[in-house]
Amino acid sequence: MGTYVTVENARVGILMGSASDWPTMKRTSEMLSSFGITHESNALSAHRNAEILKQYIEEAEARGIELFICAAGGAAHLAGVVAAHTEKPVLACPMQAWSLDGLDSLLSTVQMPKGIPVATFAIGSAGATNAAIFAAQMLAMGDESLKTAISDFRANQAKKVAPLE
Ligand code: RP5
Repeated sequence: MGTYVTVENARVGILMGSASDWPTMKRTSEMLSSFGITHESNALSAHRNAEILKQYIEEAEARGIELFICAAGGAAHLAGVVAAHTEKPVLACPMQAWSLDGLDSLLSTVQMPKGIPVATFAIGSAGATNAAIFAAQMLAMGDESLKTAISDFRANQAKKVAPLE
């Protein structure tokens, strides 16, 4: 059946199709934490935990979750299923998974038919990190301190590009 954890005042819900996605999605969680964004992370599979997933999405929305970040590999339909159950933005991270270097996950996720969008990021850890930054940018639209945190992050990142010797 599966179960899930909730975090008080969470603004973002990270969902993954399997605990095996966590080593990658940990980067999303860490990046959100670095911006001070309260979030919760759960492994709930679209096909193995279908009922509890629906229940989680409804309950998370009622608690005030503002957007979902979904990770899945293979025939990666988690983000699309989540988007079917919520009008909150759904960001998607295709996992590298067990075959085709994640191209299967990318195409399964990005090729949503028109009408129910998911915003799809790059395969693997780059996408997992960028999904968190993008989520922060969305949440910053109504949050001045978060806007400042993103500007600081950008400035620090720029400093890390070493000049050629
Ligand atoms: C997907 O299948 C998961 O998102 C994961 O990326 C992949 C493999 O899952 P496990 O077999 O490791 O549980 O559902």
